Amino acid sequence: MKTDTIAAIATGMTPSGIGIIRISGEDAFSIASSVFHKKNKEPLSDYEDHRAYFGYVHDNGTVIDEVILLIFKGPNSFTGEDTAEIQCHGGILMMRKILDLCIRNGARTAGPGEFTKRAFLNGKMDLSEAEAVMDVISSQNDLALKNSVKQLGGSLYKTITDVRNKILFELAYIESALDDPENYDLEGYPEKLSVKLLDILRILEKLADSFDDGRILSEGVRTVILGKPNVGKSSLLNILAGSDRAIVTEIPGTTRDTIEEMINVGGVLLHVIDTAGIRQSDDVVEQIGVRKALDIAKEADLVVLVIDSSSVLSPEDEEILRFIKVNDKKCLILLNKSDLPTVTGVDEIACLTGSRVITISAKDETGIDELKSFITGEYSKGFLKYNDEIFISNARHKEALSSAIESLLCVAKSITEKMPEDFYSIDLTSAYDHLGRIIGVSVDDDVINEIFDKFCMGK
Ligand SMILES: Nc1nc2c(ncn2[C@@H]2O[C@H](COP(=O)(O)OP(=O)(O)OP(=O)(O)O)[C@@H](O)[C@H]2O)c(=O)[nH]1
Ligand SMILES: [Mg+2]
Repeated sequence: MKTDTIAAIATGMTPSGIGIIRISGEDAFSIASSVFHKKNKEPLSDYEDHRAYFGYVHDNGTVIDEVILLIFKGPNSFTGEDTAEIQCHGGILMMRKILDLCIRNGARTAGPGEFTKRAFLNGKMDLSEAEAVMDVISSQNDLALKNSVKQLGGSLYKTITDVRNKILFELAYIESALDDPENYDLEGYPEKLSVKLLDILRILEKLADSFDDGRILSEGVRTVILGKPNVGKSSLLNILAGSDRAIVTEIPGTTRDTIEEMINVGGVLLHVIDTAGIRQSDDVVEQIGVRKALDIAKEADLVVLVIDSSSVLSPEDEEILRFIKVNDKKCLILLNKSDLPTVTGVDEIACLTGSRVITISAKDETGIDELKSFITGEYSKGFLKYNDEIFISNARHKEALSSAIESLLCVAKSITEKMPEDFYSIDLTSAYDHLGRIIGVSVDDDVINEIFDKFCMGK
């Protein structure tokens, strides 16, 4: 079946030195030759593989830009199909004009991730590698990037394939023994299988356990700033962000909706969320803001509770402390406004909570270094742990791993309960399939479409 030919701008949509328009599919070269001629005005007819041609993009003879055209013949290309890349000047209008020209000459605009999807469908990479392409593009810190590049090189694929092969071996052995009991002996087999299962479970559980740290590494520590109105929450966000991100006034109830910012503190990525001050209010908008703040705090990795040290501890402060305790949240307490005479001190708070208490002044920017070293102390430990190992940061992988573990635990249960061997096969097969979903050997089209839809255009 003939597949259509897709085209997209592969570089970012900001003006830059060079822009790349990528064309992939059976008509990639004929479309490229319709819009390109060499410097001496000769048309492109003899496109050699892995060659760069210098020339011009033209629209019916009118030169549009001076470009370099790269030729990759399938299957030796990223997508596995014939692919042409036009490197033009990186103005947004220029890139759009050339893309439009390619479309008018028979290409279709590529959907997000469609080039990588084709690479996957053409067997150029497994699904975990394809997902790593997206992770590499969106990585926001060194270790997340390093992990994605490792995954792109097939490290997760290798671990999962090794485990699947081990499971396949056992499945084949059980089948053979049931078919041919004279030559294959199942005497003592359940005990041997138990030992092997423990080994496999250890590998999978370690990977599954790496998920929370992996997510934090790639998405940042979800840090929610909580406190009653006017204590200095937005002032704190502004200091951490290094800019006036949120409005600060002396009017309680200034922040009504959440404000989010990605902030790098000593190499630790924080996803900081400033929230509306917590209090009882008759104002409907404020009420919604307060409810939203508490909902978001329930999902936080870290709650930063800001308390005004220049006033007495109020019922609202105590209420928030209780909320943090009930929801079992990791918490850091900041006693702000230390430039003013102290009314509520560290000792008073420390006896109410086991959380770390730090005194700061958002006005004078004191105590901020201590706050930053608390963050790096808490979260860069996790980074070191994974320096030379793979970790997973993808919720789909975590879900598949958990299902595989569950199936293997069912095998272990069948062994303990002395069930017949064909019971083992059922659960071993489902563990094998669940793991296959990670590398894309047993996923249906819907899952594949969903994964590639998350990609950016042109990749
Ligand atoms: N003296 C002093 N004033 C501060 C300090 N931090 C914040 N303020 C002042 O306190 C007031 C409230 O600050 P915000 O940062 O808007 O407080 P908030 O907690 O975000 O308030 P809401 O958005 O209303 O919940 C402003 O007038 C700030 O200038 C501080 O460390 N010392
Ligand atoms: Mg505020």
